Amino acid sequence: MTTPALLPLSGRRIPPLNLGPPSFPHHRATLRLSEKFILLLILSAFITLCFGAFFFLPDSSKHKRFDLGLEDVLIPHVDAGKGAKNPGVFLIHGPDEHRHREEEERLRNKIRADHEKALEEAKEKLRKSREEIRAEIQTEKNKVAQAMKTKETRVLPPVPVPQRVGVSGGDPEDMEIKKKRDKIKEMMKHAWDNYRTYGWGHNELRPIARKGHSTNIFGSSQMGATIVDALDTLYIMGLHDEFMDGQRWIEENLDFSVNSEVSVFEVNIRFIGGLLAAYYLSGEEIFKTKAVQLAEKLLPAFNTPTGIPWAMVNLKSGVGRNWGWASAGSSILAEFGTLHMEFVHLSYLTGDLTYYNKVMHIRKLLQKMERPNGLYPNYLNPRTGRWGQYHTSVGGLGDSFYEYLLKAWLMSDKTDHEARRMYDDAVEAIEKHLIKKSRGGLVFIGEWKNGHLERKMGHLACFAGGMFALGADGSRKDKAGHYLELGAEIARTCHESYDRTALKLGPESFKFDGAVEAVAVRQAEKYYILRPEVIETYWYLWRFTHDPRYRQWGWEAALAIEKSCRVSGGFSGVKDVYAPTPVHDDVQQSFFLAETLKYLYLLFSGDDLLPLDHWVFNTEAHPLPVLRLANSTLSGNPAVR
Ligand code: DMJ
Repeated sequence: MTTPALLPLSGRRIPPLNLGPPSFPHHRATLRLSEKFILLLILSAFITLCFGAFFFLPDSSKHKRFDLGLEDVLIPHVDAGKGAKNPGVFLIHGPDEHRHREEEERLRNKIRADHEKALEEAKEKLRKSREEIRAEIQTEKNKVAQAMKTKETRVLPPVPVPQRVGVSGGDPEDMEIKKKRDKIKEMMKHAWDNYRTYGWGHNELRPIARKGHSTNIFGSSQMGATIVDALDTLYIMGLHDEFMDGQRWIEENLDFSVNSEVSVFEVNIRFIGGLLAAYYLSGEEIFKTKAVQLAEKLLPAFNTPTGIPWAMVNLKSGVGRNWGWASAGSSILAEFGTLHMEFVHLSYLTGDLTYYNKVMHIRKLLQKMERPNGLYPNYLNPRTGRWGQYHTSVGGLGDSFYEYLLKAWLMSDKTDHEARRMYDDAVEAIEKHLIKKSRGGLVFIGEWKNGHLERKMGHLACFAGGMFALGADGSRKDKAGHYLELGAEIARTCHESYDRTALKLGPESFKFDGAVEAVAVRQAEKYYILRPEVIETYWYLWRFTHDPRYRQWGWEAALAIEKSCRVSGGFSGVKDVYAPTPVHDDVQQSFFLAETLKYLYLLFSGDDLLPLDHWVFNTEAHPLPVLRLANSTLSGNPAVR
């Protein structure tokens, strides 16, 4: 069957394209493609004409004058030489008039010539065979791909890379401790090897189904979240073959030009944080390059009326939006408030202040806002700049915002005083309104909701024990002892939440209500998904006190994970920590390798491994070096001080 011939503008008959029978859908698609292409050409010729007409035709008022031959009458007169009362409008007569006519004629000729050239080009294209057209399209595509590549592999400006202090070692002298550390390393191998076998390239692993797993925070693409998240843990454990394997995958496969809507916060803390840490530990440029490529893709999320970023962004289109469940279209404090560390490092490494300015803008905006009781609500509307629901928590939705205030100060070599002030103010308000002691003497952090205190603490809030200890040094009125003590109290409470379960693993959330203390009440709050926060707090407390109880508690947790979460295909979360036998959720979270196992390993290592005066851990446990900018500045911008 033949297809209708296409008549070009010149009337020359184009031989029908041999497109095959229309009953084959892919042939029909080809026909549509060719037709589209030709229509596109005609359209582009037309647009060229319009473009020419728009820019080169004299304005309509002049036309009128010429057409009517009334230029001397219609053109307002100004006395030449006396200054123009109406500048830009001149009387045209004599030699000027002649020059003007010539100019008009020249423009007309140019438009005519452009018009003809565009038509010729369109005809020329139509004369070409399908193969030639395809080849041209391919050449154009190659050019674009090459341009993208050049952009992607562009060399970043050299900056002094902070010394790689304590990136390996930490071997404990005590053989008992060493054995424990080796056990944690073996757990990491088990988690990694199974992911390598059954989930490679997927975001996470289903250790029982033995296949890949993902959630909406990573979008619809396989971005190898576990690989990126695990790299630095592999590195410090000396698992170099595994590290190299991960590096190769990143070099060859990690691509951010995907039509996928991701969580800005999660991608920042896991991917950008993970890549930056891998770069600082190993010195391999590829990690820096990938981190910067990804960061560029996140930037459109900041295109909101206030500059408070959307929670999610499509990596390809740059379109952002917020979670449907977040109070009246709000962005979330712990999400937009947990970008600072990574973004400052991005500016440091690239010399591009865009990243730094974005996060400083958020900080400035927050500083100006009224805070009920001095507390930061968890929801902020990025369109109006107003708080959403008045809900404050140091657990989910709020947590890492406070953490990043403290860590911004530490990461700046304790020179970012503004961040420290904001942290101190926030902690004072939290202590005053949210921290309480239960009847049984357990100190807990409640949540402020709709004007009253909920006596409930989330597993996520348990990280705050470590945060209080980390922030003790440098606190106001020399309250270091007080904050270290507060950190220890939180650690004790969170340990109780583990100890009061059948599996010796902590529930997602626990209550302090009458006789109920540190125990989950609702079924939906009884799960444990391999979270790190309690072990994180044990590790910080261990570093600051060397009290052996923290190693003991950490070991209890490691054994409980080994007993109830280990399966032959990796590690899985459990659905009910109060049930005598574990029911698995069949997910090996990427943060289990990034955080839980890393903090356990550090707990049984010497303090010379990743010393805290050189490294600051992002909220996903990715270590970033302290930026000592005393003698230099962030790309010449003293504002970073
Ligand atoms: C991690 O992704 C990060 O620690 C984040 O800040 C909140 N919690 C999860 C793990 O529980």
